[in-house]
Amino acid sequence: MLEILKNIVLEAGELFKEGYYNNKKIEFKGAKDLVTNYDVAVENLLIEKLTQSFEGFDVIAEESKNNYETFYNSIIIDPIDGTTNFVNKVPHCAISVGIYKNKKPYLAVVYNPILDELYSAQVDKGAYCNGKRIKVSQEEDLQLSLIATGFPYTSVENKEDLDFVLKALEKILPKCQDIRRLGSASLDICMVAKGVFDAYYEINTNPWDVAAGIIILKEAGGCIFNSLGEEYNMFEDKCIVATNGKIDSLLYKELKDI
Ligand code: LIP
Repeated sequence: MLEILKNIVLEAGELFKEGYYNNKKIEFKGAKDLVTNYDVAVENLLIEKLTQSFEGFDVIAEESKNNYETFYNSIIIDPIDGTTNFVNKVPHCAISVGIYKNKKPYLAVVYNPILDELYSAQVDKGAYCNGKRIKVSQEEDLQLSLIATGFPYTSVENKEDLDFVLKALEKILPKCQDIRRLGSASLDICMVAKGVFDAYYEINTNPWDVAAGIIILKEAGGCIFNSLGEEYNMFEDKCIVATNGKIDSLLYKELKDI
């Protein structure tokens, strides 16, 4: 079934690439929250093909079916994660599909068609990038760690969220090697899985941003918690903390009191 998922995502990747390099219709869901005609077109293609191949699974998807209540046997789709990058031709954007069976992780693919990087995982069978096994880093020293984060769209109208972003940077930046904000949660989590980043954190991500990356990171030996160090719930928790499993407690220490 993972190969079927990969082939469907690769097919959708052709439409993704067409949109990336060509003119597109851009609308605003919020002050910073963009959506293009290609987000909708890629999502529709994925829904059509995936529901044909994964019978009995329903869909939770960013642009059309975002009702979390249905979560059980679920295909969780972000057709274009990193839409701002997609619109501005920054090649850090991806199709993200996480498939859950009885609410448990099952299959995952995160595909950056622009750089032709396909991350995949099946539970208990490891995580891969373009067919090569990937593993998290072994870095145990926060001061030597390269950390990724993101900035929520809500920073426009929600001062508490903006304050969190700024306070987290103020606390963590002096205590790590450096921080990167590249603009795609699914790819940022996959880069932790590949050992490029040692951790990633962000508030207000949506389930479709992280559903696939969570599966891939765990299969690469990483950990996913909330900012209190408890098990992360992608539907309920405000902050996601994805790490190599070595620096998680050091990171919560900085995040938990913000
Ligand atoms: C994006 C996330 C990113 C976050 C952006 C945005 P989208 O998802 O992947 O981590 O910082 O604000 O939420 O909206 O491009 O699918």
